[in-house]
Amino acid sequence: MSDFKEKNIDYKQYVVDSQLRYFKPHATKVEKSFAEEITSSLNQNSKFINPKFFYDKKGSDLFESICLLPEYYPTRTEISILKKLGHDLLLYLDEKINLVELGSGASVKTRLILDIFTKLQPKTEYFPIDISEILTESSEQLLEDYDTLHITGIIDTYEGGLEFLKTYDDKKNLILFLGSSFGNFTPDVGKLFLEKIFFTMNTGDLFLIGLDLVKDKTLLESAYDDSQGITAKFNLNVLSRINDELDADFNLNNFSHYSVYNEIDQRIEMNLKSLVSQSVIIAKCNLSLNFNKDELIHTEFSHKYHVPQIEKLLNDVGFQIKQMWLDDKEYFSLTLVSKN
Ligand code: AVI
Repeated sequence: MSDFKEKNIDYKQYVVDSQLRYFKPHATKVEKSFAEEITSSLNQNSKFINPKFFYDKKGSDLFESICLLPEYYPTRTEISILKKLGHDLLLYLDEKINLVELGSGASVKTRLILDIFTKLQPKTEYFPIDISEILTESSEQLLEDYDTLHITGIIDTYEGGLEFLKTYDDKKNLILFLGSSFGNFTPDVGKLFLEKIFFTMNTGDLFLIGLDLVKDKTLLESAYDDSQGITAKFNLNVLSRINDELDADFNLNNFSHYSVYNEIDQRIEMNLKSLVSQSVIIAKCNLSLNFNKDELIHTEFSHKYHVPQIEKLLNDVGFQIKQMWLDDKEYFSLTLVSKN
C-alpha cells in the first residue's frame, strides 16, 4: 500500500499484482461526507437521501438482482444494443485507447465492450470508477477471463475519479456511462456533470452514454415496483445503511417503498413512506427526526428521455454526436459523442 497525492486529493494505492491495483481516498474523507450529507438532506421539511448512498455492498448486490428482474427492461435492452454495436464502435477505436467506466462491473455490459477492446489491442487498460468496493470483486472476476487486461480501479465518486484520471496519463479514453445512471441526476446536476466530463476530456476522447427512453407509464412503474419486492428492499436498504454506519434507529417495518411515474417531468420518483408518526435518532449526526404518517423521504429520480431531448442535452454541453443506437422497440438509447 502506498500514498498518492495529486492536487490535494489524497489517495491510497493498493497494488494487488502487476495487472490489478486500486486507488482509494483516505477513509475519513468519505465517512465525513456521508454524515454531513445525511444531516443536511434529512434535517429539513422535504426530506431526501442522495441515491448515490444506495450502493453499499448490500445495495450494490440488490441492484445486480434488480437488473435481472423480468420487469426491469433497461439492462437487458441496453445489452441487446451493445451486442449489435461492436462493429460500428470499432471504427472509432485504436490500439492505444484506454477504457474508463463510470460505475463498474464484471457484468455482461462491460464484457461486451472489453471483448471489442481485447481483440483490437495487445494490452487493454481499464479504469473502473465506483463508490462501492464491489469494484474489487468485479475486477478480479474480469481478470480471470481477460489475459491482456490491466485494471486500475478508483474507489471514489465519479467526479473524484474523473478528476484523478485527468492527471493520470495522456492516452485517449473511451468513457462509458451505461445503464441510464445519468437519469438519476436532477437536470441541473446532470448538466453540470456532463460539463465536468466534457472538460476532463481531451481531443480524441470519446464518451458513450446509455439513456432510458420515455415509454408507457405502466411498463415504467412496474420496472420500479417489481412483483418480487427487490426494488423495495433496495430502497429500504439505504435506511439500514444509515443505521449501521451512522448509528441510527430507523425501524424498517415503519417505512414502505413508494414509487410513481411523473409524466410531466418524465421521471420515476422513488420515495420511502413513513407508515406511522414516528421519531428517529441518528446518533453520529446528532439528529432527532420526526416523521408524520405518510411523510415521504425522496430517494431517487430516474429520468426518461425523447431522442431529440438527448441530442439537445449533449449538443448544448458542446459534445459532437458521432452515432446513436436504439433497440427495435425504442426502449433505450446509446449515444457516442466526442469533444470535437
Ligand atoms: C442505477 N439507476 C440507473 C437505476 C435506475 O433505473 O434509475 C437505479 C434503480 N432504482 C430502482 N431500480 C433501479
